[in-house]
Amino acid sequence: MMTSRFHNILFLTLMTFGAVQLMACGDLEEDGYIDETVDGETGGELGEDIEDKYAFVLIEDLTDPVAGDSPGADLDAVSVTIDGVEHFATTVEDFNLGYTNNDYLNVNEVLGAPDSGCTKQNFVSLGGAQASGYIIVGFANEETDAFFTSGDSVTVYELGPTTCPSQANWDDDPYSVGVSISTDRGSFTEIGYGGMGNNTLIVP
Ligand SMILES: [Ca+2]
Ligand SMILES: [Ca+2]
Repeated sequence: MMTSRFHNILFLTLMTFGAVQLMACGDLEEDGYIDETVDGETGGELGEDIEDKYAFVLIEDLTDPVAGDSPGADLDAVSVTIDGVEHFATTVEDFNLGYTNNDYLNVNEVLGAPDSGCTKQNFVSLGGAQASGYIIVGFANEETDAFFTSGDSVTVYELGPTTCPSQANWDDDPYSVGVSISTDRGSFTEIGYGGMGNNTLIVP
């Protein structure tokens, strides 16, 4: 009896695992190619699969409530790693900050490589979720358009213990990360969340 029941449970477990595997594969294939977001970049031959290309990253502040003089997510830098090469943001395309009690309002502090040295300088605070704090950054420069795609990654240098282990008293403030080929805020596809011990997200 025990043996038979064990086999039944094992069988069901294997079947469920197999179904989840199949669903996961289906999701990956579906998400890998979305032709309509490659605005103006299509033009491939009929039937050719155009892989998603992205150029911009949107970071939306999910911190609620906020406190102190650097409210919400504190961004020192943002990068995309393309084929193993890290590219730092070169442009701020759009933003909204929470301005109340916020002493860190210079959005250009998010550009380039991290330069805070994990001290309280050279970053912008988005101001929290209630203030709808967000920023959209781009990565193109004179040498490269820095398009990125599935399998590349986005890293947000949000000043907290994840980015700065030496600052145990700082907060890992939560935020969402979206990617798009357009700067239109409505066009972004959310790829995940940071601020919970992780600050690098793989583009699905
Ligand atoms: Ca900085
Ligand atoms: Ca923080």
